[in-house]
Amino acid sequence: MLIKKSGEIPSSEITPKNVYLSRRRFLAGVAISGAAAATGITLRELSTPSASVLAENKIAGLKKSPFSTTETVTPYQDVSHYNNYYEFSTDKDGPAELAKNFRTRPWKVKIDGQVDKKQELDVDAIIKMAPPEERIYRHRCVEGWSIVVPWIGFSLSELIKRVNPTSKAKFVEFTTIYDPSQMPGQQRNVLEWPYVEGLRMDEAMHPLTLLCFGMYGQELPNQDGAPLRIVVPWKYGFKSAKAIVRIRFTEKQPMNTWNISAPNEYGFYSNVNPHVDHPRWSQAKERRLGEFFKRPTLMFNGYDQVASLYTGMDLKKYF
Ligand SMILES: Nc1nc2c(c(=O)[nH]1)N[C@H]1C(S)=C(S)[C@@H](COP(=O)(O)O)O[C@H]1N2
Ligand SMILES: [Mo]
Repeated sequence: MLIKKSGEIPSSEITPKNVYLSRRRFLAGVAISGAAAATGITLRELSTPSASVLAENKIAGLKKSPFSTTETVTPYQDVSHYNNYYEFSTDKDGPAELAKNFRTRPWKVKIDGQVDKKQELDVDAIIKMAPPEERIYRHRCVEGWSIVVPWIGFSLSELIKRVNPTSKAKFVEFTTIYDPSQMPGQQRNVLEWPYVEGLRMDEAMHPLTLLCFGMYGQELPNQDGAPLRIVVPWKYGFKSAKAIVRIRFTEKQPMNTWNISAPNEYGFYSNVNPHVDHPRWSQAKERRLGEFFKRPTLMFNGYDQVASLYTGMDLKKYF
C-alpha cells in the first residue's frame, strides 16, 4: 500500500483482489475523464478503506447527488448475486457466475432513429461525456423485492442533449446486446430477444433517469448490466435495461419485452404504484433484500418529483 493511515484497513485486505484492482482501474479512468482530472483521486482512492465507505458516498472525485436516499445501502454481495438477467439465467443466483466472462470491451452503442446525428459511439467515449456521480437509489422489482444501490453514472439527458433528437422524437428505445454465444439464456425462448425497453421522451430527459456504468465505487459487474445500463428509479426494475447497444429515438411508443411477453401483466409505463396490483399479486408491500419484515411500497417508489409527468393520466389504465 502506498498510503496507510493508522487505524485504516487497506481495501486490498478486505476486498477480493479482482474487485479491488477493477475499482482502481475504473476510478483511474473516471478521474482522467472528469473535469477534476488527476487531482489526487487515485491517491485518495488508494487510501479508501472499504467498499462500505465508498457506499457511504465519501469518495473524493465522485460528485454527491442530491437525489441520493440516505436509507441503508444493500450489501454489495446481495446486489451482485441476486439478479434478474434472463439473457444469462432465470435463476437469481445464475447471472453472477454465467456472466463472469462476458466481454464488455470493445463496446459500441448505436444512436439512431429521430436524431440529427446518427452515429456509433464507443462506450468509453460515452462514459467521458459528463462527470460521474454517485446516486444512491431505491430499486423496486415488480416481483416484490427491493434494494438500495449506490450507482455511478450521470443523467441520461446529458447524452440526449449531445446527440440532438429531432422534433419528431417522442420516445426513446433501448436495446440490449444480442449474442447467444455469450448469453446462454438467449439460446432459449424464455423472452423475445433482444431485450428492448422504452421511455417517453420527458421520462428519459428527467434528471433522475440515470445512464449507469458503475456501482459501489467500482465498475458495474457484468451481472448488473456492464458496460452500460439505464436506471429509472421510479419504475419497476424491468424498465432499467442492461448491457445496451442501441438507443433509438422514435415517433411512436416502442414495444418493451415484458409487455410483449405478458401484455396484461406488464405495461409500458410500469411506474411503481402500490395501488395498482399485478394481476397475480399485490404491489402494496415489498421486501428489502436482507430484511425480514415487509415495508409499504411508495407511489413512484418515493420519487414524488416525477408525479407531474403523469398529471391527468389514468395510471390504472396506463400501468
Ligand atoms: N437486458 C436485461 N435487462 C434487465 C433485465 C433482464 O432480464 N435483461 N431484468 C430487469 C429486471 S426485472 C430487474 S429487477 C433489473 C435488475 O437489476 P440488478 O440485477 O442490477 O438488480 O434489471 C432489469 N434489466
Ligand atoms: Mo424486476
